[in-house]
Amino acid sequence: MLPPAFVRLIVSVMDESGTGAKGPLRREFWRSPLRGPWFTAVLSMVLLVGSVVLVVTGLLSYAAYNPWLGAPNDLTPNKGFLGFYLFPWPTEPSWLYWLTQSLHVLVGLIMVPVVLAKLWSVLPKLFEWPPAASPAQAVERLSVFLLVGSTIFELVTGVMNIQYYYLWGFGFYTAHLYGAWVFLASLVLHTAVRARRTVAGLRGRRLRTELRTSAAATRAEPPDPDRLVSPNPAPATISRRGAFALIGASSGTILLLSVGQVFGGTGHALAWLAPRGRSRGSGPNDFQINKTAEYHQAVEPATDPSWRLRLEGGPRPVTFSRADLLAMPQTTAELVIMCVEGWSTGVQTWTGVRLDHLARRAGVPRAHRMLAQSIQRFGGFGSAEFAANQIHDPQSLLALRVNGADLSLDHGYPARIIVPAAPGVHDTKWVGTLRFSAGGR
Ligand SMILES: Nc1nc2c(c(=O)[nH]1)N[C@H]1C(S)=C(S)[C@@H](COP(=O)(O)O)O[C@H]1N2
Ligand SMILES: [Mo]
Repeated sequence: MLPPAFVRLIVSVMDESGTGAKGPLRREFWRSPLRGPWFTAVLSMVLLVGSVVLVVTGLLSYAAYNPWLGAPNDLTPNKGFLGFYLFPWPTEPSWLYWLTQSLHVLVGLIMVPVVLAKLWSVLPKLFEWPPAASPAQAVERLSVFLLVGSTIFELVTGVMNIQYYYLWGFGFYTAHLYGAWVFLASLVLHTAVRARRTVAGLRGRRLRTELRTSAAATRAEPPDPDRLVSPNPAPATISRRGAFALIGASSGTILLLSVGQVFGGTGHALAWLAPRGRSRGSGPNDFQINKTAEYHQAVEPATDPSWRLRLEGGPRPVTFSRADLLAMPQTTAELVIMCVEGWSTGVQTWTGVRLDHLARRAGVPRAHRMLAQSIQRFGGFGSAEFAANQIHDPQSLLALRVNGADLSLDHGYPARIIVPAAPGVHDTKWVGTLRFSAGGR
């Protein structure tokens, strides 16, 4: 139970009329003239479009990890049938993951003000008593509860992940993936149940007209079957146009202060809401770093002159020094690293040995799989598994140089993986071993 003083505080904040109409359980308490089926329906449509983008790009991001390849890529091993749609993630176009994940993170962020506005628009329903008058209504309200709950859960876990706060005792990937399926299921149910009323709501008014109506001329919508419209509306203090402008300006501000992180270069400096962009290299290596070599305790093994690249899976393991690798045919590719967290290095010019060439040197020319392993001594994400299309893509490299200079330690010296369209987490830095295998699935 909430302490009475706290309840009184909430009630006074929510008392929109300022007249002290008693208690939010009474409909008369809710007096904003903006609330009504049209206003809610417009927000619903924006959220529906945003949700479709988020679900599609989210499920694509999950697919981009190629979790079907096994342990290092599969961060949700108990997913069961939820992986039914997985497919070998393509390597073309090379900016594919950049696009899907930029959309995912940016659309997720700009939906926050819209979600808050939508919740405000239906807030009186939260206080309706009894909560359900019929079993059908009980099911409907349960679906709303799941939808609101999973929406908040997905937004909060997503934002916390972007912001580097891993404060929970469960894995982000698992939580965000399962939450997404609860969200999708309740969204489908909610959309099916509410579609007719929403369409009717949209027909109730014309957007054109509303965008021309001032606060002084703003009147409540006619009474509606869902009883969203206040029975005793107060005079408007803001027009619907003003409310949309407020929501749009909030989303626009969030976008403006975040969008820079998906571009390299000076873009990061403008991404005030993004935590990245603070750790960078210098000269040709001056672009966003995720975690440094020092953090991963990779400095010592990576600078050890006895470092060798070890290729396994062939008739016998073979090793190459960095000089050996530099003497092999070098390929240059313009590729972007896109992190699942929504920041990017921007396109950089990577030079190194094709993975396809290394497969041949390993003695597994038709390799189906490749496991890359880092020599880092601390932290996660030190290995990744790749599928045939990734190994043999002409732009898939074991990079030795970037933008004409040797890789910096923080960017993975002496050698790192760079695979077009793969999520950044698979671009393993400080590579020690590549294990190829033929056959398999
Ligand atoms: N060995 C190793 N490689 C790694 C990581 C890591 O933690 N360890 N992080 C990955 C992640 S999550 C990203 S987004 C990219 C970032 O590359 P950068 O730091 O060169 O920009 O490196 C990847 N390579
Ligand atoms: Mo990442």
